[in-house]
Amino acid sequence: MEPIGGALPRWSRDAAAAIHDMPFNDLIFLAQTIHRQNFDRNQVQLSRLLSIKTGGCPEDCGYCSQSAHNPSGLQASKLMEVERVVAEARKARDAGATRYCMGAAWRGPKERDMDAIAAMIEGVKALGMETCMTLGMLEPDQAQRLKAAGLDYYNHNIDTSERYYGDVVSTRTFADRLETLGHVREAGIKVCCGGIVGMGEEKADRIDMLVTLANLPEPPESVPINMLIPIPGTPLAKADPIDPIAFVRLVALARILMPKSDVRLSAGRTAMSDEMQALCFFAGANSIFVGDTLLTAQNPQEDKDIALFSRLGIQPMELPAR
Ligand code: SAM
Ligand code: DTB
Ligand code: SF4
Repeated sequence: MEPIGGALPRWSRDAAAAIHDMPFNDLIFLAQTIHRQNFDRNQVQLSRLLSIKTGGCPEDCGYCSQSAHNPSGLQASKLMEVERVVAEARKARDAGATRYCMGAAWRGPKERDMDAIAAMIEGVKALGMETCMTLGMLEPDQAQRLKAAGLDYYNHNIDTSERYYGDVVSTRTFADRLETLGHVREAGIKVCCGGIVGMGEEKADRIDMLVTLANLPEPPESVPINMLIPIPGTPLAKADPIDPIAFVRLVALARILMPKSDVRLSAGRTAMSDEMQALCFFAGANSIFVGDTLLTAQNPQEDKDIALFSRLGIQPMELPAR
């Protein structure tokens, strides 16, 4: 395996595969043990998403409702007003979210949008929330501009293995993704990077995706694991759903390979049973997206999540006093 960024790889593919394939009880026990050593075991962090610019994206990601290449029927919109973004963030904060994640359907931000983006970061931070942006590819100076505005996290997923990447997206490369992640790191912004499972990939692709993340010069602080939401009109609309046990195994592997990272049970929770989500928390997931919409797709209603947390004795994580 090639070392990334000149650093020695922390994990080999074989070692990761051996952990992934352990008997299920052993795997979950190991993941839960590592989880307890690093986190408050009954706390889950709550993030809230907002699509600040929806649809009409020039990229051709095979899973996405927002690509102009995919006839998903989604109505494209312009960049949202700063005041509206801050008002939505306030509602999310009042409902218990501690991190606000703003997403734009861009290949990358344009210079003309940067002032508004910076104002959104400043406005949301002033509410006492952590900020996250996902705007596509960044140049080094753009990453520095976001940092100067106070951005805490940048989300930029590798989505799958390097081998499978070209089967899912053709308008950019896996190397492009790693390059932007490097710019984000260099600017001193925390990295949120994960992927999607259930896109027709093989087990080895899922394991390789996590090995790539764990072997970054520094692992991402936040690792979203999305289960594909099949969107009509996209090339992946009819992908076979992933076996729930295989999904839980991947969550456990993420926890073991990246013991100190937040592992976020991300898109796809509406299609998961309460029991599957409980197993994911037991396997080390400690973050979710709350609110009834993600960017364009559905997420469980707030009362459903409150009821699940109550049944499991899970508390929402609070921000440390600043
Ligand atoms: N345009 C930016 C980019 O691609 O980096 C940011 C927004 S993009 C929608 C953010 C992430 O959402 C993707 O990288 C992908 O992991 C996830 N995502 C998008 N559509 C999805 C779907 N149908 N099911 C699950 N995850 C999805
Ligand atoms: C991530 O990994 N998942 C979020 C966030 N990062 C930006 C997005 C999920 C999107 C699900 C599909 C949709 O809402 O369109
Ligand atoms: Fe555009 Fe991001 Fe959707 Fe890809 S995932 S089509 S880059 S919005």
